[in-house]
Amino acid sequence: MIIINIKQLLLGFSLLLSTLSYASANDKVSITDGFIKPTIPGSTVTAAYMTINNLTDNTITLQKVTGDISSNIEIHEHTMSDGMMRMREVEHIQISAHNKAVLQPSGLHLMFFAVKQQITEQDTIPLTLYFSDQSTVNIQLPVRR
Ligand SMILES: [Cu+2]
Repeated sequence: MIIINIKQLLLGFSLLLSTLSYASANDKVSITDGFIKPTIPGSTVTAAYMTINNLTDNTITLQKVTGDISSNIEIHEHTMSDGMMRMREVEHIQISAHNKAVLQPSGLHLMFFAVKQQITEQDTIPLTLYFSDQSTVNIQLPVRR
């Protein structure tokens, strides 16, 4: 009899996909479709996007993100108010069991302030994601416009 661990299978599948698009994972969370935008010359602000997949039976919460590139990385969301698109910091992102959070332009995103070096399309930017269950995921984001 062959016993297939679905979670391992999904994880293996998402890691396999990483040769095509960016993916990283621990046994609880996988990160797919991640990228960070290059900095515009003269600017020290940029944003990153990704899909965070909760592989567990419990709600998990992304609490913070760190990286050498900036000591000021915030989780942001876009909202419409008075017909204007605005963004504001949110404390965390909750992801329910076996669900995902999609960080994308005009929605949730990571915002980087006082970026320490210019980010160009040849770079790969390492970040660490911290979750409420004390788990972390190290990711390497490609740079894409
Ligand atoms: Cu923002």
